[in-house]
Amino acid sequence: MVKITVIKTKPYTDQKPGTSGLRKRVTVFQQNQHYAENFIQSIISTIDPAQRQEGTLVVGGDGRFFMKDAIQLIVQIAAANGIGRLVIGQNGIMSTPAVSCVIRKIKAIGGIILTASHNPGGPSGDFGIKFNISSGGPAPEGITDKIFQISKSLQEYHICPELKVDLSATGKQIFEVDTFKPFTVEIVDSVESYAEMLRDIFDFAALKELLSGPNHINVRLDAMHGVMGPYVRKIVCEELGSPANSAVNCVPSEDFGGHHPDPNLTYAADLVSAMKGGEYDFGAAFDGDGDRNMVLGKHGFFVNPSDSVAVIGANITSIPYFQKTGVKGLARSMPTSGALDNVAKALKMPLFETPTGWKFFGNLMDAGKLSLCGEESFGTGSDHIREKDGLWAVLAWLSILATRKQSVEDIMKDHWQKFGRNFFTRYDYEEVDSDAANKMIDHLQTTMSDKAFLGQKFSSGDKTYQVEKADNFEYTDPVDGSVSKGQGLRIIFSDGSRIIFRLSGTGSAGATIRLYIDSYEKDPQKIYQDPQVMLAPLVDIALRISQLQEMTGRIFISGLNCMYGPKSFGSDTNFVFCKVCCFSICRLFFHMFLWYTKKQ
Ligand code: G16
Repeated sequence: MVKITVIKTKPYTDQKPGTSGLRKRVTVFQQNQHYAENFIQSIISTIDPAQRQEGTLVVGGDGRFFMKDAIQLIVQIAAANGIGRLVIGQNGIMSTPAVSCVIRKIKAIGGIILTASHNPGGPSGDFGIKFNISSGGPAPEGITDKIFQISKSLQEYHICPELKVDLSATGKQIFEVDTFKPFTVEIVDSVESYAEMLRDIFDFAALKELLSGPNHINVRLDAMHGVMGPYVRKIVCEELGSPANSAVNCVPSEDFGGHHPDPNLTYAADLVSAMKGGEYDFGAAFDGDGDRNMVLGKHGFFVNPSDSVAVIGANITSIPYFQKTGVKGLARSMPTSGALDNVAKALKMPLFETPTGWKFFGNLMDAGKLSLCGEESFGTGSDHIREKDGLWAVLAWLSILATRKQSVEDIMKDHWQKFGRNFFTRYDYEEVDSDAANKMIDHLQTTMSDKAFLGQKFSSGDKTYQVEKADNFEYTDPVDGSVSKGQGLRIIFSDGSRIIFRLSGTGSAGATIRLYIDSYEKDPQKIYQDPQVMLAPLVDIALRISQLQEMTGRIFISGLNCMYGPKSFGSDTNFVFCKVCCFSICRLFFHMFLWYTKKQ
């Protein structure tokens, strides 16, 4: 009989789940007494005790440092709180989309995912704990608020400290726990249920022909030492016949090989350079927990994530799943470019604009209003589960290649010719002092709420933009009427161009300010221009209006991640400046020069 112990604890005030769960440095979880235990107890306390004994929770993670310790704690705390059964991925490994898939398949009451997504791992990296509900999606704000409230007043937690499970072998382990019915822990193959789901969504015979038939294309998939290695090997290599060496970095590692498991042009630079040689027709990278993806064409042709979802939308009939279910609607997060809107308009489909965070898509899907959605942050997915899904996005693109028999670049260029092009970029100012970031946002909001701001004209170079709308994005969920305020400051100009500022909800230290720029171009003569050049005037205007540099002291120097271009400043290894950054620095030096000469 396993004993339950009640441990006295002190509440923490900083366990508010962010955009996607609680993300902190590993040291915060390790060094603060009962930190992880408190949060796990707070999650489980939100589950109605009446549901616990008959209920199952799915548990899995991206293999990062501290994951196995956290899983043992979840087992011990779940048992002591009367949860009937846990289903855990072998060795703790299970991608975020696979957890969502398994929750739905076995009708679990929810799941706990151990990941900090694309953030670096290892003892000095990040860790994260996220709660998903019975739909398979991230807990909505109502539940994350409840978790936070509980965590702020928690005085004790319940645990079975002697209970230990072997995560390495598949099968059932049953334990007799004081006062409760037997507690079952089932270790399952991490890949099988998810692979089975994909077989139902895509035409595997056509994909096999594309990847290993006589006229096959060559692909390179980079799992970035995250959770996706076993999935890519099993599904793309073993089942669809792509050669074993077409998948790289496939062994999950606790520190992701010392890299950021972040599929963008900066952190997946090895993939970009491998693609440049022209040996591969299609390339993709995944993040630590397998929900994000980056798609590249031959010679490293980059598909912007906002474009990626638009292309999938425009070619949705290439995917058998949608032939069966039909297409109910499309959605994107507010900062994501309007490329998907153009597709929705042309195809006469409803389009939803939600706040950042995959959880906002879930209600629309559950209500049968949404089939396909995507975000600028390299997330693409559909209503087959309630998480974004990296490998699903890759198979969606491969299905389009199989149908259209064109290159990635040609498909993208045809798309722009037909729908016009949204030039889009995002800049991240990481680890900014929180007070300075909040002051900057407050200052910008005050500027924007001045009546004179509407209609005001701003010029940079030969471009002039007139403000048509300025607000702090607010979302009313069309299904349950819940309102989410303060979701990002938007300045929308009369030509539809947008400047957006918001604070990230996924950083683990200080504040991260994100600046997004979106500008639409319909003129076929202009759609192939360099996005950095096209967007430079708007970046300049954004920095002027916000006074970001002056108010945060961040002059495009430390920690700035030019997400869609080469890493600008702030990288230890790569000091390539993008054109916008150079432009900005020149402007700064010019202003310093003016200031200096005035002072003299
Ligand atoms: C999470 C959310 C996404 C969001 C992203 C970035 O992704 O699921 O919906 O776009 O964070 O959020 P923020 O801009 O607040 O940092 P992931 O892959 O990190 O779990």
